Formats: sequence, C-alpha cells, structure tokens
Amino acid sequence: MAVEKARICLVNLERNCVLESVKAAIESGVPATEIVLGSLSKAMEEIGRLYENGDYFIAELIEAASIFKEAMKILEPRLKEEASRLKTTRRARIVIGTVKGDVHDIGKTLVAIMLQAAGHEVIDLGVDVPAERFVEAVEKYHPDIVGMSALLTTTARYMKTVIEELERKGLRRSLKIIIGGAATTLEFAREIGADGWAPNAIEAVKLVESLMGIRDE
Ligand code: B1M
Repeated sequence: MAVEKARICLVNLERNCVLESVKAAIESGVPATEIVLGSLSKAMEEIGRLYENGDYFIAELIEAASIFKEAMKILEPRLKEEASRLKTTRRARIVIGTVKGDVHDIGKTLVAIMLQAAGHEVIDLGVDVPAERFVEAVEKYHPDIVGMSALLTTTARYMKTVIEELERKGLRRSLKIIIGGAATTLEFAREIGADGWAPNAIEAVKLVESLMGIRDE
C-alpha cells in the first residue's frame, strides 16, 4: 500500500519514493491527515530511534525533515480541505510557537496549518521563542489561546517559564494555554498549569474548539 511505502521510504530517506508514494496514496483516496499523522509522522519517530541508536546522525535528521517538508507541499491543500470540515462557528485567535532553545518546527507548523484551515486565526511566532516574545505577542494580539510546542525534554520545562511570565504580567487569566510536542504529555501539561494538551494536529484543533466552548466533546 502507498501509505506504508511512504513510511518505509521516508525511514530510508528516499525522497523521490516518498513523494511518489504520497501522490499515489492521495490518488487512491487515503486522507491526507492519515498520510501525515500516520505514515510520515511514524517514520519520523522511527528516524528518531535510529538517531538515538547511533545508526543515523544529524545529517539524516536534517534530510528527513527536508523530505517531510517537501511532502507537506503536496499534502497541504488536502490537509486544509480536510481540516476545514472541522470548521465551526466561533473563531479563536491563537499565538503559537516552539519554545526557546528548540528549533523543531514541523509539528508546530502542522498544528498551525490545521488550525488556520479550521477557520481560526493563527499568529505563528516560529521557533526558539523566548518568554518575552510570547508576552509581547499576547499584549499586541490579545489572543484567546497561546500554544507552545517542545520536542526536547530540556526545552519542555521552559513552557512553565512562559506561563509564569504571563502570570507575572497579569495576562494569564484572560488566556487558555495549550501545549504539545513529543517531549510533552497530558500529565506534564497539568503539572505546569497549562489548560490542555494534544498528541497531534487534529486533536489540537478539537482541543482549541472545546476550550473555546465551540465543541462539547
Ligand atoms: Co531532533 N530530536 N534534535 N531534530 N528530532 C528529536 C525530538 C528526538 C526525540 C530524537 C531522538 O533522539 N529520538 C531528540 C529529543 C530527545 C529528548 O530530548 N527527549 C532530538 C534531539 C536530541 C535533537 C538535537 C539535540 C540533536 C543534536 O543536536 N545533538 C537537536 C536539537 C536542536 C534544537 O532544537 N535546539 C535536534 C535537531 C533536529 C533537526 C534540526 C536536525 C531536525 C528538526 C528539523 C525541523 O524541525 N525543521 C530534527 C528532527 C527531524 C527530529 C525528529 C527525528 C523528528 C521530529 C519531527 O519533525 N516529527 C525527532 C524524533 C521524534 O520526534 N520522535 C527528533 C514529525 C512531527 C510531525 O511530529 O513534531 O512530534 P511532532 O509534532 C506532532 C505532535 O507532537 C503534536 O502535533 C504534531 C503533528 O501531529 N504537536 C503539538 C507538536 N507541537 C504541538 C503543539 C500543540 C499541540 C500538538 O499545541 C500548541
């Protein structure tokens, strides 16, 4: 099956094969969300394990990220179409970023794309975002929600610093804070005082909408 082939080819860093398999999977009617969240994200986890075991190095991680991003260009219109079906009545304004010290941007960008496609307004602060920039953005844009992403155990802790800084500035109470990324869990979210956690981009859209009182699930 094309989705399974896309996963295997990404693990093996075979760019053309990934792109062709993604196209074939779309043509055979596989939802883009399944290709990204199932096949391609699973491949990235495997690549992470290969890196941990010393079989892959940073060069391979960079290449994998580059292939993933190229595949995303093919998938993005479909992803937007699928996420727009999640669209509901109330639009949230969300400030999102990967926290300071962390440059992983694929997951955060995916979340931002899906939120936008579902009809929300997203202000993407990018990666390596310090607490002051989150504070500035909250003061400037008055969002309903601040979203933080972290993939490193070391940078996940910084999310608490951001929350504390927002509290110190008296901005926390008017906001909902959500977090995600491979270094985080629901328990961790509770521990640092966030309002919610999502394991993937689809769940992030649902979470935003339930926090906004849009969805009852
Ligand atoms: Co890095 N890296 N990396 N890396 N990298 C991980 C995260 C790692 C788990 C690999 C491993 O060892 N198994 C490991 C972290 C270990 C740890 O701390 N526990 C690691 C390491 C160690 C490092 C470096 C320190 C390596 C080094 O330099 N020695 C270094 C750190 C750089 C830094 O940030 N300061 C580093 C660098 C890199 C690259 C730059 C080479 C590259 C990133 C390129 C880029 O992003 N442009 C990279 C990559 C590609 C990975 C892995 C292989 C893949 C990450 C990815 O893109 N996944 C990763 C392995 C892994 O995650 N298991 C690894 C696909 C993406 C769709 O998933 O980002 O999890 P993800 O997002 C998901 C969900 O988590 C969720 O939804 C997304 C979509 O479904 N989600 C949210 C994410 N954010 C959310 C926010 C939300 C809600 C949901 O609300 C706001």
